[in-house]
Amino acid sequence: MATKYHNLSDYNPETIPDASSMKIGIVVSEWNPDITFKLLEGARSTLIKNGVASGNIKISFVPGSFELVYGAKIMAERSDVDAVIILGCVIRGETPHFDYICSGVTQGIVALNVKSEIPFIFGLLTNNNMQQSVDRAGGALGNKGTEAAITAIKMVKLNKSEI
Ligand code: DLZ
Repeated sequence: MATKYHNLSDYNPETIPDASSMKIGIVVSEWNPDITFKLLEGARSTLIKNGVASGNIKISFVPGSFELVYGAKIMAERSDVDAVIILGCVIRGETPHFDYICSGVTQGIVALNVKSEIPFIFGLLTNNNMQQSVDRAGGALGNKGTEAAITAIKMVKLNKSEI
């Protein structure tokens, strides 16, 4: 369970599967770019650090988090990636809008995972305020993009394994 006392991005490099042959897509929301571009930086650098070739990382941008599901869908359909990482940041406002977007994106990602041959990784920050997002995008609580990258590598390995 994540608490404020943990850096969420700690991982043991020795437990990460070989990612040198993996192709990973990343779809990034441009809403709250000060946050989402840091998530992207965390995801991209972690993939490379763990063996993914920079040429095998495909990145595309969508205007806001609500568009992430469609962006991820076409990334999967039109490229040969082994997984798609979905990065966005939704911050609670005064209306129920936050709940609709978070719920829509979450359900959309679930649907993609159920229907598709490749995994879609949930890297959406759903925070009550900007500070919570800063803390999770390279701040005091690590970088959710890093976590998403590690999750993607592990899920690709699982998908390619015999079960
Ligand atoms: C409209 C909107 C609002 C109010 N807040 C956010 C947010 O905090 N984070 C985010 O990624 N996107 C937000 N959006 C934009 C919607 O996700 C979407 O892009 C628009 O409603 C157009 O479909």
